[in-house]
Amino acid sequence: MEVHTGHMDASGMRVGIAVARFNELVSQRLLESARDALVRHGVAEDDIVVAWVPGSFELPVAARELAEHAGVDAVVCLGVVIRGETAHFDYVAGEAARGIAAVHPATGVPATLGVLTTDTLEQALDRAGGKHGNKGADAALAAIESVSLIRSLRRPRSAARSEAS
Ligand code: INI
Repeated sequence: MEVHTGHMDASGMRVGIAVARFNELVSQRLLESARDALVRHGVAEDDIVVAWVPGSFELPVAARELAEHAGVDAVVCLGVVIRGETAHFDYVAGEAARGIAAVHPATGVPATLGVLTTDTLEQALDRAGGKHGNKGADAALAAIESVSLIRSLRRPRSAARSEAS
């Protein structure tokens, strides 16, 4: 059986972060946590590229541009969509997720989903450093693991075999 898993050593990785300004009080906390997680796992400060967009609907635009033009290994997408504030909740959240999921098939660069979708601001704060952790860090860690897994899967079989022996 051949099993591949990603590991969490991110030294040498370059990572883009697309972050939405809407509900900035919360998205700023997601960003700080994502940045902190990347640095703690070995990403150099100079290898983090942050792109701010107006709202979560625009995250796929920035994610795709980062993937294609910023030389990054992965893109972390951060946003906060609160149902109480908009009748467009489903469109904004749905299109953000759909567009982010389309980044890897189009570019080969993985993009992770750190977009909170909650009913209230309080629930969003709970997931941005409150009692439910911080989804910014979670999305950053998923990006590191995805890059590592992709590298393992793309390594020629002969190289993987000689490394194991
Ligand atoms: N964008 C968000 O990121 N979160 C929201 O809760 C939100 N609401 O409530 O509308 C929101 N709207 C803006 C949207 O993402 C776009 O920026 C806008 O429609 C322009 O394209």
